[in-house]
Amino acid sequence: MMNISSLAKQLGLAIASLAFIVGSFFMSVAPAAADVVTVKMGSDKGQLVFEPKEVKIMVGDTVKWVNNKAFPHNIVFDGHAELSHKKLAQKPKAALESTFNEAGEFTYYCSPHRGAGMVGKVIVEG
Ligand SMILES: [Cu+2]
Repeated sequence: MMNISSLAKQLGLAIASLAFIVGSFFMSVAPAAADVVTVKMGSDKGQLVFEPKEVKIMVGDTVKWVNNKAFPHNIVFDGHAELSHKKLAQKPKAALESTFNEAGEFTYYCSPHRGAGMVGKVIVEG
């Protein structure tokens, strides 16, 4: 006959395995939480670039552009007014955010510095 403590031990083990199975099930099917990817506007050395120049994200993720150096900057996606921030970000650390809800490749630029090569790309994977 089983004593109480070994019964409790077996029950504990059963609950632990069940929790593990349920846990791994949720981990495998739950969609990954949306990410926020940060892009610097202006390199640390003050170059007129986006850093990184190209980012790869998933549908539903957000890109956050942060004023770093050589501002003011803005974000313009031709043909995508909903993703653009045409008003210049003037202050240090000012942030502009866009959430991408469709897959594709989206190129953008900073209008005052486009000629200097301040262009970037967001690749959104479905
Ligand atoms: Cu700029």
